[in-house]
Amino acid sequence: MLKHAVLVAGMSNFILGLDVGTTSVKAILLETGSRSVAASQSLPTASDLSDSSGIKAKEQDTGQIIDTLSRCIGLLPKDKLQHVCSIGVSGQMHGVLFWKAKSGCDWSNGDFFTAKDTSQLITWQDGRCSSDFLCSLPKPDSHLSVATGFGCATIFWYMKHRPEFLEDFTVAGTIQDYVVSMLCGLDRCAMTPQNAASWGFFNTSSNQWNKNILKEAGFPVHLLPQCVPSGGLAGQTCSAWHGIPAGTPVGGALGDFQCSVYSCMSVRTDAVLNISTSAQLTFAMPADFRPPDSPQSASSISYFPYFDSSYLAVAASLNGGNVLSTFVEMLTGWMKELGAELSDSCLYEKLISCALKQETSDLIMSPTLLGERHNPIRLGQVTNISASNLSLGHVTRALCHGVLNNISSMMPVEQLQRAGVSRIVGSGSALARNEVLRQEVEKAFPQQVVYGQNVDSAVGVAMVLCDRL
Ligand SMILES: *[C@@H]1O[C@H](CO)[C@@H](O)[C@H](O)[C@H]1NC(C)=O
Ligand SMILES: *[C@@H]1O[C@H](CO)[C@@H](O)[C@H](O)[C@H]1NC(C)=O
Ligand SMILES: *[C@@H]1O[C@H](CO)[C@@H](O)[C@H](O)[C@H]1NC(C)=O
Ligand SMILES: *[C@@H]1O[C@H](CO)[C@@H](O)[C@H](O)[C@H]1NC(C)=O
Ligand SMILES: CC(=O)N[C@H]1CO[C@H](CO)[C@@H](O)[C@@H]1O
Repeated sequence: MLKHAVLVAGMSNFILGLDVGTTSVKAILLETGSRSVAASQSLPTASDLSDSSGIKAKEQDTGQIIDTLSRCIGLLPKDKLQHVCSIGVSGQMHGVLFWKAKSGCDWSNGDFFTAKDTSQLITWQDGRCSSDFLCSLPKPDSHLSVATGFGCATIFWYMKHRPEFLEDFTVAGTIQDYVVSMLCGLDRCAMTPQNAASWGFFNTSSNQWNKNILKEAGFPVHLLPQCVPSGGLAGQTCSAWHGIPAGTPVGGALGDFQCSVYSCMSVRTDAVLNISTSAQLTFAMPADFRPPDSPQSASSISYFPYFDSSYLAVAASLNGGNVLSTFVEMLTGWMKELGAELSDSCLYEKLISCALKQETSDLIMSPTLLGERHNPIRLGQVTNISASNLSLGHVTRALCHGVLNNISSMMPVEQLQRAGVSRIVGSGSALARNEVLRQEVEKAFPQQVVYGQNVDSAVGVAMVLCDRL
């Protein structure tokens, strides 16, 4: 008897966290008692389809994504999968796919689900909706504007250009919603406000689609998913899957951005600064904050729905690590032209060590190489050039300073202070590998800066279920 009790007490439970990203899928097991990651696997999906249509389409092969996800889960330890007590799914926002709903466990086929009766995934990177087309759409009742690659814009596009395509399908959702529908054998799509807001034409105050506005414009409103709360359940697994018992609760799919923030924002007074290819700075707004009534096109900050009717304030810059990679590529290009060769990684190391010796520079770099979201032709600038400030150390230091200057201009220090932010959690590949950039972060923000937190949507979505169920 005693032995049995000890055995039960010592038995671990796990939450399976899945993330369906733009280039890869990830599956992790979170141990519920310690809230720590017990196993983790990731695989590239290699699911991009080439665009032969000439409409700037960006599509991914749904079947390939689902197969990769199955293979990825198959790599996790079997003994632990048997003790999974709930499943959370996050994934790339904005995108849409269509499928034909049937009731029952249509999709299951042993451990592997097979995507059936679905369209390809039209991703957030899709460029088929021109700005003229977007201007022709009705004005949404939402604080978020609509861009190309957003689910509702894509559906409008099909309605106008290929209405017969839509006739084959009864349900629409994001790829992460599709995974949840498969797992639970749903004959509909249950979507959380996090993903719904990313489609456009969704009011995050009432948590309802702009049904009347859409209907008036002839939008196929029967394709709109039903809404479930962010952090709530969408259903239960309809059959055993990779050793996970049938009847295991499955959370409504969440946005990858919100989940990656959740994984590293341990207290509400943390702001998260992520510098990888691009850069984002985020913090949680006070619980009683309500967003403006309409899109604020002049503002550099947007508000994304988080949990329990709260919002994240987000400043997103297109300019991050890509600026430094471009600089390195430029130099290797120059050196090649001059007949000298040095690898990118070797050059990167050397630049950092030069810039570490040059603690400040009067050279001013405004590194908006990719232009700005609202002004694509406002490109980068170098100013205040003097003959003695032209060493590689100066230029690299000024470039890193410029990247930080850019992001802190979008979300000024005073605003962070007013919001009660007391700590900056730094993450992302560019910060991890570049000490000069980290020094510039510490100069730009008076708050304490910490690094090395586990920023990961698959971990975040599992933590959400661990904390809320
Ligand atoms: C959304 O719905 C709420 C409640 O019905 C309403 O007060 C608000 O004006 C609507 N629009 C926006 C953008 O929140
Ligand atoms: C950090 O950037 C990566 C890559 O751009 C992105 O997938 C992730 O959602 C971001 N996380 C946060 C917390 O901003
Ligand atoms: C920073 O970049 C953003 C676009 O990514 C732009 O809107 C903003 O004006 C830039 N600010 C500075 C000071 O460079
Ligand atoms: C430009 O450089 C000069 C000389 O190094 C310096 O005194 C001045 O403060 C710089 N200007 C700005 C705007 O930083
Ligand atoms: C930081 C730094 O080294 N600034 C130098 C830039 O060039 C001016 C003018 O030549 C010098 O006076 C600064 O010391």
